[in-house]
Amino acid sequence: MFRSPVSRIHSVIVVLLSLTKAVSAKVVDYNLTLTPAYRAPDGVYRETFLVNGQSPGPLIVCDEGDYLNILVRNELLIPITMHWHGIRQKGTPWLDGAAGVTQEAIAPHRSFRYNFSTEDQYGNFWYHSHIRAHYQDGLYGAIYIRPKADRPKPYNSITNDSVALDEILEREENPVIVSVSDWYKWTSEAIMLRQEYYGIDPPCLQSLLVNGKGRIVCHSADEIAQAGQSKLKEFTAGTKTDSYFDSQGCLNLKKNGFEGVNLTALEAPGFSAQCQPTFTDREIIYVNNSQWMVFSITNMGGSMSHYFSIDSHSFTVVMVEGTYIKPQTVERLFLGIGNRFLIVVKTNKQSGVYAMRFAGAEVAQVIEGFALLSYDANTTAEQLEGPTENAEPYMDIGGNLKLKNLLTFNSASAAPFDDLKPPQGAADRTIRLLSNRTGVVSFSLMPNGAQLSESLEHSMPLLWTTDKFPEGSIVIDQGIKTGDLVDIILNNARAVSHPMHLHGHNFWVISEDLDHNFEYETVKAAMAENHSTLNFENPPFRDGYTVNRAGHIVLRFIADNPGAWMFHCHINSHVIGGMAIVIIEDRERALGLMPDFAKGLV
Ligand SMILES: *[C@@H]1O[C@H](CO)[C@@H](O)[C@H](O)[C@H]1NC(C)=O
Ligand SMILES: *[C@@H]1O[C@H](CO)[C@@H](O)[C@H](O)[C@H]1NC(C)=O
Ligand SMILES: *[C@@H]1O[C@H](CO)[C@@H](O)[C@H](O)[C@H]1NC(C)=O
Ligand SMILES: *[C@@H]1O[C@H](CO)[C@@H](O)[C@H](O)[C@H]1NC(C)=O
Ligand SMILES: *[C@@H]1O[C@H](CO)[C@@H](O)[C@H](O)[C@H]1NC(C)=O
Ligand SMILES: *[C@@H]1O[C@H](CO)[C@@H](O)[C@H](O)[C@H]1NC(C)=O
Ligand SMILES: *[C@@H]1O[C@H](CO)[C@@H](O)[C@H](O)[C@H]1NC(C)=O
Ligand SMILES: *[C@@H]1O[C@H](CO)[C@@H](O)[C@H](O)[C@H]1NC(C)=O
Ligand SMILES: [Cu+2]
Repeated sequence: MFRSPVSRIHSVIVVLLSLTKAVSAKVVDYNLTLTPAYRAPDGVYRETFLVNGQSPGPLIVCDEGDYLNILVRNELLIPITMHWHGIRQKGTPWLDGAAGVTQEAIAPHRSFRYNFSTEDQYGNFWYHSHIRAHYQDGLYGAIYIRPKADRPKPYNSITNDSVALDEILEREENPVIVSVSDWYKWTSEAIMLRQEYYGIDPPCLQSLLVNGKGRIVCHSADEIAQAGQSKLKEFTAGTKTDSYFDSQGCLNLKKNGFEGVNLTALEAPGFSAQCQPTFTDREIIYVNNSQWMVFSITNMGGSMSHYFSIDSHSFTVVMVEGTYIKPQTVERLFLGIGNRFLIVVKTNKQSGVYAMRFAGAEVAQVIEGFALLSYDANTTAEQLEGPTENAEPYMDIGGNLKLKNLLTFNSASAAPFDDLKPPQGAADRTIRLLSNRTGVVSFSLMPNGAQLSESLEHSMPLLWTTDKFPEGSIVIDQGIKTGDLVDIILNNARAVSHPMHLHGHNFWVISEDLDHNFEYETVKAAMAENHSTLNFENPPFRDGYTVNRAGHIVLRFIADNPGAWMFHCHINSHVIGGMAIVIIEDRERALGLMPDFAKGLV
């Protein structure tokens, strides 16, 4: 059905049909006002950005199929956009919020209306600004789209008790939002300056915020060394140099080129000023014994992938990035930046306070942050210094599991619950990419080293133009037509992993290897040799996925959404360092969809 060429008339009919359907859908309004503020979410004051006076911004919630009508008012002193992470923007490619790609940035004291459909999308998403690295200064929040009641749901594999099922379905309507973000004592622009000037990447995180709250915790050198053992081994194996952790848990990366620079004064990783603890409130989530709880877990950070666990509690992952999966009951979850999970937890303790932990999964730093899960309704933040004695942490501050029999969520085997499979066979288009660190703070996705330029975000949006982009540039202009089957082959050249994100589409991960590149020109060539990493049977269906250091991923999607879609690493310093491409999809049809105002013509 998807593969047959679709005529222009057909597409007009499709648009009309979707408009008729929309009549029954609600329009849900939000105003998001962005302002600067001087705040200390982790106890250290700095310049931050807020959404409606708070960070994270307000939860945006609607029912599947509704229209979201969101007016973004920019009261910052910088140009800004808002991206709706995971929302495909089908039929509204100009509302994707990627500055210089789908729209011009919103000037200070101006507004922009994002009004788009959520048809065929459900679950947890998030919004964040999409220019420079400003979202890590506070411009982010959660979106929850309540799934339609008639969607097949995976809860029978957890329980067949009808009371329990009703409770889970009720909780699913309003899951508890738990989002982690990386927090620095500097603004993102200050970090990018340090990065460009001194060639430091990454700098040290100060704290991990959960739902915008957290504190700076200083661990003993022993505890850091113990939890950081495997990170240190990994790093020194790659560099063959000795290294160590500083008091903030940052690995001394021992890079060259620092002659004459006082690394201590610079607070370079491995040379930080002495860690100074703070005692600000953590997020507290209250529960009662014998409940079924549903949590939305999202990594909204700008720097690090994290591990997640809950002291003394297993949990069942039921949804990944807007798709119900075949459930897995585990004790630990890996969250690349942007990754989103819905989990179900049976709260089976009488009393006590337990930590919902996030620990940095990257080599560069041993750092942990947590929210508290409290069974004791009368505890207050001031009374709570941390988990109670009966809480059993399942992982240490380095994210290492404490017991051998504990399980980690397996992304590669998390196939959609409804067995949604990719089309088989050869692709119509293949995009071959290479993620490479081309300098200390310079990154690329193109085999020829081409980079996203800083000026692109301030240029006329690529979506508006009829220019043909040259081969080898970061704009992939292969003449993709609606109905084409597209493969992205991404090989990773160097020893850092990248949490990749595709706009406008979900993809199947049809091949993945942690340690080996994909040595074929096309998937077809790999199929001819029955290559063992190919998976057409039960591949995960995602919009974000991590390519491991020295590994590969092959992502397959159906071109059913004309537009200009970014594909990029979600680590801010890597994107700013150049690690992004833009895929032009059915340009003619995309331009035909766009109202004049979206093309800048009024
Ligand atoms: C958004 O702001 C406008 C005023 O500009 C107001 O009329 C409208 O009611 C607000 N909408 C919501 C959902 O707050
Ligand atoms: C969406 O907003 C634009 C710009 O404000 C407006 O022209 C358009 O009619 C709106 N569309 C819908 C479906 O509300
Ligand atoms: C619920 O019932 C189905 C169908 O009989 C079965 O496959 C499933 O294992 C049951 N779930 C549990 C948790 O026992
Ligand atoms: C480097 O900076 C630190 C912190 O400002 C200072 O204590 C130290 O004396 C400086 N070292 C040199 C060699 O200047
Ligand atoms: C726990 O029980 C109390 C008292 O009945 C109730 O107010 C509260 O909402 C319950 N908490 C949850 C998460 O259901
Ligand atoms: C919590 O405090 C209220 C009011 O002080 C008291 O009535 C209630 O019994 C307390 N609940 C628990 C579980 O201690
Ligand atoms: C990665 O970039 C470096 C620096 O530009 C270059 O020397 C190296 O050849 C590149 N790696 C690959 C596999 O192309
Ligand atoms: C691949 O598998 C097919 C079916 O099992 C078999 O017929 C074919 O010979 C295999 N090709 C190679 C190169 O191993
Ligand atoms: Cu990256």
